[in-house]
Amino acid sequence: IAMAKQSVTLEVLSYHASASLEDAQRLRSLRVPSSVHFKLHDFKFDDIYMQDDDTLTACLRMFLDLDFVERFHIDYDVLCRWLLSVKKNYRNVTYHNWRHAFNVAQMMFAILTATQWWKIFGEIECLALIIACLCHDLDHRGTNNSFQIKASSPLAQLYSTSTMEHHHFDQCLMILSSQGNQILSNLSPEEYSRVVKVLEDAILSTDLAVYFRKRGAFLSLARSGGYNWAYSDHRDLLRGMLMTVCDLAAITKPWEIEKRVAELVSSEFFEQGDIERRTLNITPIDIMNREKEDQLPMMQVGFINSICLPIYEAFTQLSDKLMPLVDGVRMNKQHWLEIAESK
Ligand code: 5BB
Ligand code: ZN
Repeated sequence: IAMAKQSVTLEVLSYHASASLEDAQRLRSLRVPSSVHFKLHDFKFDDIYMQDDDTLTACLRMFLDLDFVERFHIDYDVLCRWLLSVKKNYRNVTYHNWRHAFNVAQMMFAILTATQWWKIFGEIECLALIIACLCHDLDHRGTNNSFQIKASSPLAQLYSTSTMEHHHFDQCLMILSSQGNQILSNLSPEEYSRVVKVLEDAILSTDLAVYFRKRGAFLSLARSGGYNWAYSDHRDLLRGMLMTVCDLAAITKPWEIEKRVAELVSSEFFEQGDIERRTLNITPIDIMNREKEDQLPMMQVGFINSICLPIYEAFTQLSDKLMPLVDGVRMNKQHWLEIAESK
């Protein structure tokens, strides 16, 4: 068993590609427009008309505005190369690609600044949160945890729970430790360990199973007003929930955006369903079954009621600046309900 585990570990942990120096140099030479230009503070942010270069300079803008480059003495060339490497280690899957990661990071930036929570978390935790958003789905294959288990994939042999999320974190650490990509190299050993710990918690929190495990405690704290950001366990809980809030934020966006993203989510689910039929010889669950496509609006209503509304509502208890997010979710619920009822 030990030897089998070792070969699986080698297979899974060996691959990773760094961006080239040339590409980093090119990115370095690009002008970095302001956050106002990019609308980075906007909860209704939409990346559809952005070129890939714009997504990269927008990331540089977030690092600059949050003062990470100055505070942590991040070498600008290294930051450029790291960003390109992160982007390169996303696959061309339908939904869980670089654009998704970029949007999650933008939402984190918008929330941290609108609520002023960046002051509560401090520079170290904020740095870890933004890195976590950009890296939280690295090397996603368009298939979920239960698929890895059913297919006995090497990843599932390595990690039996939160399979993909452990892999995303591994990939994140591998890029952070690659030659020329070490944006954390000028942190003290204590700061480095702390960033990596917060990063790990944040990425593992994007497993919906983890969200379900932790949300009871969080919802009662938020509803009772009994939270206290001076307590590190309350802050830990908040960071985990914040990752989910950013990860699912498409559900808060104006209808045109939500409709488009739901289409992508649904396509990726169907593609997994097709693979399950073909290679595992099983009938996929409804959300992954093309023949059940007409149930999508009702599934979105279920998703909103059971997963989204409770958490976005709880967040408005913590800061009324986040009201627009709940408003967005409620609007989308109405849209999905109308479509469901017209069928
Ligand atoms: C979510 C939990 N899952 C294990 C079972 C299905 N549910 S669900 O019923 O709440 C559901 C969610 C059903 C269908 C869905 O989309 C159909 C297009 C969704 C859904 N999920 N809808 C969305 O708009 C979004 Br955004 C999401 C999140 C998608 C990523 C989920 C990542 C979890 C990977 C394990
Ligand atoms: Zn994600």
